[in-house]
Amino acid sequence: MKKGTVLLIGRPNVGKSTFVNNVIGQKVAITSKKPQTTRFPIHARYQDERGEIIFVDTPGIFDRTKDALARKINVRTEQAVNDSIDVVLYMVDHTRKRDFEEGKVLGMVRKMSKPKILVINKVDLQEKTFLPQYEFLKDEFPYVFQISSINKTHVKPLMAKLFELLPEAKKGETLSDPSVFPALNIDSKTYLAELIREKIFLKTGQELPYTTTVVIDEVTERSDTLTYIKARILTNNARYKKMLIGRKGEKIKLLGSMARKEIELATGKKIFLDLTVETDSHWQHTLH
Ligand SMILES: Nc1nc2c(ncn2[C@@H]2O[C@H](COP(=O)(O)OP(=O)(O)OP(=O)(O)O)[C@@H](O)[C@H]2O)c(=O)[nH]1
Ligand SMILES: [Mg+2]
Repeated sequence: MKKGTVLLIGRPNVGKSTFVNNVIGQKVAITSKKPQTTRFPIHARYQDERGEIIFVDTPGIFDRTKDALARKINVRTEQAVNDSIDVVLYMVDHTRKRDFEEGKVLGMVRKMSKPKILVINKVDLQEKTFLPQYEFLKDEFPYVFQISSINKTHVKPLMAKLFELLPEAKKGETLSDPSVFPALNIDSKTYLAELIREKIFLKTGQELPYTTTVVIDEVTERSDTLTYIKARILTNNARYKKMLIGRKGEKIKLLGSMARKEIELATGKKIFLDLTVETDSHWQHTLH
């Protein structure tokens, strides 16, 4: 039986979280078209008859390091790289040009001394490709897979290779409890906050999501079928607050109803989501 940890690393937006969600078959990490959707490493468990893999999904390394938020998030990924891992899965997106940002991630990957797999994602997209810019990497990566995370194409052989490279579980070592939610380092409040944060990433303009975070103040079971959740979106200033609320409160209503529907589906309960927006220019400083 195999047991070990696989680190996923790559630029923002290459599809790391989509891969983890689809392999695990449950949404553990939020995803969006915008860079640095993931803000902290997520440890997610996969199990089958071959053993157990803990996937560590990391925030994409972001080029815009002048930005304080991006700097802090990059540091988290840099730290995750130094944690104990068994295999490195370096993911690239062939539909985007190789650039300075990619060079930065590659530099980090090169420093790691564990077995490495190059995964070229999004092969379902063929209209625009910069594949030749990534092909030279085949010289330095012993294992290369071309996959589509979204369609789960060619994921099976990649999983087989991961299990092959992982260490044997130690004698007497057991697998983790499969009844526990697969995202191992996230409590239920954080997960709810992430689901709301995802809707902000999906439904607001370019820069706005980076001015926000979500805090869950209260989760109360009001009856067997109804749960009350109080959540706040914090944003840097009054202008962003106005945008998040929208004309006649349209935007906040939309965000709230999308999040509520998803939480209802996930919990099988009726949810009363009390969602408000507040200005807090300091929220980024409270991130460690
Ligand atoms: N067509 C296609 N789109 C994909 C595929 N994998 C991911 N995507 C899309 O790419 C975008 C980014 O996916 P994420 O999974 O959020 O990417 P990430 O690497 O986790 O990004 P960060 O958390 O920002 O580092 C989303 O819009 C996904 O739907 C794929 O195989 N094919
Ligand atoms: Mg992600």
